[in-house]
Amino acid sequence: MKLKQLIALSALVGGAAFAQNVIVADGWVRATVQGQKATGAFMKITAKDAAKLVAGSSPAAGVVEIHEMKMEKDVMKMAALPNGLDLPSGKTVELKPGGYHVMLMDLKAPLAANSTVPVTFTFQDAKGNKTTQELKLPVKSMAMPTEHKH
Ligand SMILES: [Cu+2]
Repeated sequence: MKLKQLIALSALVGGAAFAQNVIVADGWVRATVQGQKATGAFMKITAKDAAKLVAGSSPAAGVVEIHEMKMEKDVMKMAALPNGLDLPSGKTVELKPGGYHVMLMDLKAPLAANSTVPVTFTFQDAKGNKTTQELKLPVKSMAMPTEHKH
């Protein structure tokens, strides 16, 4: 390999590492039963520089939304976040049952425990630049927390 090519290659690798501002860890998707059309995906997201999770998509679901759950007059309700989920600089945001979650809706088939679901997330930085990240999230069967009502 010539030196010029080497420099070009290392610039490319460096660029890719720089783009990885957002780290997603401990992701999982709740398994579903036959006939169930929606489920939640949960994970820990840390952005080095402040960013937002603005969109998601998955070949397993017709619609992917970012939701929050909150108490309203003693009733737990969930709603899509119209402006995405804020990821403050250096702070880990946890998406968990009963809180923020990524909603996979219009599921094309039941999601069996021990399989994986490909999900692509779109992050937006403070300047409005968007990057996508593709993940394969493991499917786990876990009991529904009693407060989770759709
Ligand atoms: Cu939801």
